[in-house]
Amino acid sequence: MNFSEKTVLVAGCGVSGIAAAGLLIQNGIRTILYDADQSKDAVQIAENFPKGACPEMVLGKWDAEERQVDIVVLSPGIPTDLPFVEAFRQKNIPVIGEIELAYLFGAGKIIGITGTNGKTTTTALTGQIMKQYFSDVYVVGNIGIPYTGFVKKMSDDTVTVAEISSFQLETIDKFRPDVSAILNITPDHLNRHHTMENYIHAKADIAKNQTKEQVCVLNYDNQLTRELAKQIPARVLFFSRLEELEDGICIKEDAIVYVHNGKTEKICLLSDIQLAGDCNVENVMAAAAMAVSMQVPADVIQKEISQFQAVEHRIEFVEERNGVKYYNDSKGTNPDAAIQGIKAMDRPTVLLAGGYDKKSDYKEWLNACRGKVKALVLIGQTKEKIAKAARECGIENIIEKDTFEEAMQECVSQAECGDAVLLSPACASWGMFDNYEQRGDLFKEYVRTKIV
Ligand code: UMA
Repeated sequence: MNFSEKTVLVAGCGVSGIAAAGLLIQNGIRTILYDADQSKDAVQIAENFPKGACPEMVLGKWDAEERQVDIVVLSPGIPTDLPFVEAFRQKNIPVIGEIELAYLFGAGKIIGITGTNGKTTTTALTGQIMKQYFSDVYVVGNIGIPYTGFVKKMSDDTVTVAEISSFQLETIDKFRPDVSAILNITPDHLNRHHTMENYIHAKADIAKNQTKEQVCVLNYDNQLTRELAKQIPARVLFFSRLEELEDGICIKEDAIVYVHNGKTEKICLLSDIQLAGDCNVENVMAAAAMAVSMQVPADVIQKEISQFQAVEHRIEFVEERNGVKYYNDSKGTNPDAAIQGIKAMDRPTVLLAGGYDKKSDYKEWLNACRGKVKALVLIGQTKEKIAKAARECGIENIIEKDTFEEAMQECVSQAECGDAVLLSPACASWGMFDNYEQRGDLFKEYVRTKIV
C-alpha cells in the first residue's frame, strides 16, 4: 500500500489511534484523527504529539462530503460493519487496522498471539523468554501497548511479540507473523462478530498470509483449534496438556517436553510453573512452542518459565485479610475465562461477577461454580440475567448490588475465615468502568485499604 501523497483518516482517539497517527505523522503523511465522541478533550489529545505535529482533529459526526481521505486506519474498538465504515468500502477506500499499519511500516521478526483466553499471560511470558535470548524485543498489541508506537525503533534484528484480538484481526490484510499462535477458541464477543463462524474466521486469519516457511502454534486439546490445522497454510506445531504427541509440546511424567524428529527434549518441570490452574500450564506450553519455533534453547525457556509470576488481573492473589484470601481475576471477561478462575480456587468462594452484556451464555460457567461458590454477588448490566441462570443451575445464595462498593461490602460480610473472595466477572467491565484494569485496581485498593 502506497502512502505517499495520501491523506489518512485514523478513526478512534484511544491509545491505538493516537499511536497510529503518531507513526503516520513521523513519516510525513497527512493525517486526520477522528473520534465519534464529541465530548473528547482535543487539547488533551493534542498533548500526545510533539509541538506543531498534531494531526487535524475531527470530533463528533464525520462528514464524508467535507473531507476526502484515501486510506482509513480503524481502531479495534470500532465495529467494522458500522455504516460509517461501510461508506468508505463502497468508495473503494482501503480500511485497515492499527496492526496492519504497524506491519507495513515495521521490521524484524513477528510473533502474533491470539485466542479467546490466555493471550495476555502467554504474550507476557513469550516476551520475557524472547527478551532473555534476543537483544531488541517489543511486547505490544492488545496487551495494552499499541504496536505502532514502537515501529520507528524497529530493525531487521527486532523481535516483536504481539497480542492480537479478534477485533484487531478483522482489519489485517498483508500482516504475516513468523510465528503465530491460536491458544483456544470458545464463544466470546458475539455481540461484535454476530456468529461463532465469524469469530472463528477472525481468529484463524492470524495465519492466513503464512506459508510453510512459518509456524502456527495450535492447541490440540481445543477441538476448534485442532480442526483449524487442516486449513492453516503454515507448518502447524501443536501443544497438548492432555495427550502425548508424536510431534509437538506435551507432558511426559512430571515435565513439559518437546517431541520432534523422534527425539524428546525436556523444557521444564511442571513444578517450575509459578502460576495457578491448568489454563496456565497450557499458556506455558504455548509460549514454549513459540520459543522453540524461534530456536530459543530449552535452558533459556526453562529459566524464564520458572521466574514468571502471574499477570496482573489474571487470577492474581491480592492479600489475605482475616483468614480470607482475595483474588483479582478482573481479566476474566467472558464465561470461559471465568471458568478457569473458579477452577483455580481450592476453598469455598464468594464470587463477585457481572458487568457489560456481550450476549454470552453463562450456563457452563455457573455449573462450574456450583458447589464451590457459597455466595454469588452480582453487579452491572448482566446481574439479573446471571441471577436467573444461576438459580436455574441450583445456586441459591445470590445477591444483586448496584455499586461496586456495595458489592465489595457484601463480599466481605459473606466471607469467613478459610474462604476466598474472587472477582471473576465473566463479563467486560464497560458500562461501570473504563476497562478491566480499572475494575481490578479498585478491587485491590478496596482489599488493601478498606477491610479492617
Ligand atoms: N470510538 C469511535 N467510534 C466507535 C467506537 C469507538 O470513535 O464506533 C472511539 C471511542 O470514542 C474512543 C476510541 O474509539 O475514543 C477507543 O478506541 P478503541 O476502543 O479501539 O480503544 P484503544 O484505546 O485504542 O484500545 C485498543 C484496544 N481496545 C479494544 O479493542 C476495545 C485495547 O484492547 C488494546 O489494548 C489497545 O487498542 C492497544 O492495542 C482492550 C480490550 O478490551 C484491552 N480488548 C478486547 C479484549 O481483550 O477482550 C478485544
